[in-house]
Amino acid sequence: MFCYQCQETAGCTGCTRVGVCGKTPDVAAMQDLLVYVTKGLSAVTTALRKAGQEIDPSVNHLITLNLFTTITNANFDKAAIEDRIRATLAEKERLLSLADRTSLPAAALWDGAGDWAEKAKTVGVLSTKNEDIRSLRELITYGLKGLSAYSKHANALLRDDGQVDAFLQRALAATLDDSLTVEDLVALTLETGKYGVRGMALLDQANTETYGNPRITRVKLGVGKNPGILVSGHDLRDLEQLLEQTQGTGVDVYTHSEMLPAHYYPAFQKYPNFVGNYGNAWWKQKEEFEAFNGPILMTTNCIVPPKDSYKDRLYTTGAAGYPGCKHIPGEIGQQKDFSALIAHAKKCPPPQALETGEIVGGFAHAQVLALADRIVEAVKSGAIRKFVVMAGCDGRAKSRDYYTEFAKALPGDTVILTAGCAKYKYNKLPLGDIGGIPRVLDAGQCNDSYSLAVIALKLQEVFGLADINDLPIVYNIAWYEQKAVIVLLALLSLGVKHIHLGPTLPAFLSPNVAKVLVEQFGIGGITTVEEDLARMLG
Ligand code: FS2
Ligand code: SF4
Repeated sequence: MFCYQCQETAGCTGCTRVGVCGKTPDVAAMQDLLVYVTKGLSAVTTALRKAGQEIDPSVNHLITLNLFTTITNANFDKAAIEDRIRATLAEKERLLSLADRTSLPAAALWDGAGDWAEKAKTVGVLSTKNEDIRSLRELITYGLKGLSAYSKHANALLRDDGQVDAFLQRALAATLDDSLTVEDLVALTLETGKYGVRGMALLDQANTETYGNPRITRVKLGVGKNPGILVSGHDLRDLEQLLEQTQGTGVDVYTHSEMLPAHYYPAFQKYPNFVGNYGNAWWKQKEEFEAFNGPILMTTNCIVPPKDSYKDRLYTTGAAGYPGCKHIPGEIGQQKDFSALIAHAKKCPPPQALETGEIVGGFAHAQVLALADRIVEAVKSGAIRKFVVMAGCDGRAKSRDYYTEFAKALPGDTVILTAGCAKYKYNKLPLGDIGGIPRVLDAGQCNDSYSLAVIALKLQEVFGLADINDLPIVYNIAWYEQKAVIVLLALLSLGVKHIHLGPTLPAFLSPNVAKVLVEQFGIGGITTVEEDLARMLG
């Protein structure tokens, strides 16, 4: 196997024996093959669109769910991945009968014959020999994986953007095209970022039209006396269905990790059994899921291979999967049946308390813009000197303590803007407020980084600045998996410069590609808290 798509890749170069995430070589091989056939299908749909044919949304959904399935920590279930390969090959055969095959790449024409494990060895990351082309192809593919995840969540709320899907498939197909130069692929990388903004806007619209605008909310960290179900991942539609189905059952619902921001939406606040947030970021789940005592629903990544002590309590749905754990089926638009989790919960003791108290969040764009006058005034008076965007992901590396120390060391006239599970590194610190404005403003999930961009664009307008980089905002972003890649590309496409990315730069950036990012966008890594504070706050 060879996989280097996430920040925790072995030795900062690539996982070759087994994934640090727990992905085994046979699963890695089927994920590589799934990406390959998905690119093949995308080449067919792109050719058909060029010939003026319409592509059914179900094909778009198949493609986005395939890519989502291969995101870090999402799906470890080889049989489920093989099923998706079969379904993709069948769809591709059907569409091929409508297409002109002469100009299609080999991936579009492969019919699935032969030994899949052998085939997978020939189509993985290393099958592209030129390291710069490989680097750009993978950078684009990982960005598209992130975009697929966000599209899928919007699709679950019955929102589609055909242009995002058409781009996604065109770009996937382009990663098979040997005629494209480094310059072509750099341009496609930036275009991927542009569609990343569009995809995140679609999801933001889907979420806010369905569940209302997030508002300032105090979220409880303690536990109640009833048995509970813990929901993790990012899919709000799954949470909504679970909340509906648990009404009157005596079973409470708690959020874990990236599901925390669900508490900020008015539509979820009406459920009396939606108790609070339990635990921390994804990587602490072994201890926290054990202590929770009840069933856990993983709606997306990030899954840590479960301990036997709670494996029978772990359920997956959507793109998530783990062998031996029950998967709750349900396609877009279908009702999911969570009765097995509810029955299971009733047999479990209530959760063991990990923490007490509350945290405050809900600072997505509408809420922040409602406070705009106060914020602008605070900036003008000097009460707020800088905003520091610390969005992104958390992870298990010790080096990520940097983010806690950085947050602690920031002077009292700075405000952290956050989104994603990165927040767990500092969202429980007593950082105080500035004239009533909390010093950590949590916009939501990683996709809600879109809110941070909207806020920046609004401030740029209010302050009458020609360049977004003239705002008193600096970026110190932590990444882990591929959704952070689309967030990064989206920020670059908006013209944001001098982003610091850590705790390490992606292993999939070749020296030349990294040089382009440094020269064109001033992207940098992190050093020490002291040095970075001096550099960023100047
Ligand atoms: Fe965190 Fe994992 Fe949000 Fe990532 S829970 S690293 O999926 O997308 O962020
Ligand atoms: Fe390794 Fe990350 Fe790939 Fe898992 S997703 S195999 S940890 S690079």
